Amino acid sequence: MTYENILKDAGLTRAEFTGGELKVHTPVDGSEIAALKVHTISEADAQIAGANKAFKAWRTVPAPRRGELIRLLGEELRKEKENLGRLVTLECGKIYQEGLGEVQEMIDICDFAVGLSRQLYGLTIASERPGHAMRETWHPMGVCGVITAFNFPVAPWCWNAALAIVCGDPVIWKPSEKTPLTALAVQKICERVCQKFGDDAPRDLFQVLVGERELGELLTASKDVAIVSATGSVPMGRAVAGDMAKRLGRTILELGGNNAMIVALSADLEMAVRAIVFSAVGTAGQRCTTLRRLIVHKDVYDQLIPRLTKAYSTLPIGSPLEEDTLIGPLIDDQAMSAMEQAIEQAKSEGGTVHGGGRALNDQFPSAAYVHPAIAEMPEQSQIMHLETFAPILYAVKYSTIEEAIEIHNAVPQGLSSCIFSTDIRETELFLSGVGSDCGIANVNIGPSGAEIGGAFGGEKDTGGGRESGSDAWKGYMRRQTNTINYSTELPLAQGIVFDI
Ligand code: UN1
Repeated sequence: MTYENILKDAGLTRAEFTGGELKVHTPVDGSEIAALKVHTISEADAQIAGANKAFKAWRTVPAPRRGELIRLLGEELRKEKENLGRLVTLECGKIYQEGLGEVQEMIDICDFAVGLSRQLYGLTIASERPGHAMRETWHPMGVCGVITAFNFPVAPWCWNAALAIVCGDPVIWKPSEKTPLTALAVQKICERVCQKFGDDAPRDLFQVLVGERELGELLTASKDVAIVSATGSVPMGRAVAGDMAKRLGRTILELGGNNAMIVALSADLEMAVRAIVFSAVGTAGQRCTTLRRLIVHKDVYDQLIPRLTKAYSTLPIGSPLEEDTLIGPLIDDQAMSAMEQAIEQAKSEGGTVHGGGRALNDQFPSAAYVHPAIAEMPEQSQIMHLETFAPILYAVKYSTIEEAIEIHNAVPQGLSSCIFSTDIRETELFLSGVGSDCGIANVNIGPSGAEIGGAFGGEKDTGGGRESGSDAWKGYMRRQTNTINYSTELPLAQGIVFDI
């Protein structure tokens, strides 16, 4: 199948993906696959105005009816799963199985949001005054800007958009400039779905901004964008948070991770090895949930590391479009240089590195294929505090579970974490208030591949936001506290007497 056919099968026309100034390259072989027109600042302003107009109409549509739109979106995504999954693979380089998995996450969150559209529950609260009732109601919030990263080009948009839409908020999507094609393909699906839905879907409910950083900055600067949800690097998140704080706008931030696994003395090593390999090399180490640090009990370390290096040596590296490949390319040369630099630093900090280095150079001279690396470190050194978006797994030893948890928490990021242990005292300690400081903490599974039903996000430099399941929907609505006096008296709260 040619690249052009992949684009066309995903619903894009030649006129849409040629003739523009934003060049899109596939990481599969580095070739140019599209040249998109970018939006100007005034077009972006018009999008914001259009979205606000859409908000006025959409917030009056009953939430279960808003859910119907997302039900139709889920239905359409089911039909388009293979076509969109293949475009995800072509544009961001993750293997086809993972491309399909990403579209499945979109479908799953749509199902979740449809149910949610009938469950936007508030509380009833006991009033301290006689003849009074109190309750909490949730209302649509306003326009929601969604900024997404190249490594998960479509699913995080959908975690945000599916919830925002049932909550009554129009969505403006600023995808990574490295992966705008998948966004355009999804936008076309949304437009089709809105048409099917009927007249109560206003214009500009879903919009996409194609271009560079300044378009994202427009979203964070504008008072008319009530919420900005951003997925990406810590520096990007700090910039978004700074701009939004200046105008006291609401943010939902899901930033970098530096996820670890504690492998305890009692761990099932067979299971641990399988979990480690998937979460450390899956998506070529370019997930925010990728396993980057292994904290291994000193008495199992010498059994575990050789098994891992052996497993690593047989992993098929190749085009992500080929069925047997497990490791596709990094997104670009810059990512490759970052990996090389990190490995150099690990060595200079006393590490012994297995693997690493460029792969398939003859076959794909313009792409960034790499051998995944394991770096045995004498301690948790400086490089282990950084998130390098590449398949480098650092390993250190520990003696006591308390020490392991201390090492675990001593990095700036706090997204995902896990422990492999069959000792309930250790696993419960890890999940307790003095255990893992991450937003996600797992037992006997790896840190990546979270289900959509749970709240997704983490603490510290990860930004504190929560997306996807549980009660993350509250981030897209405004809470209102209501007190209703159905008596003939006017008592004041706190027992205050104020007679006139
Ligand atoms: C990301 O890398 O930004 O838990 C998201 C996971 C996926 C989402 C990753 N469900 O690995």
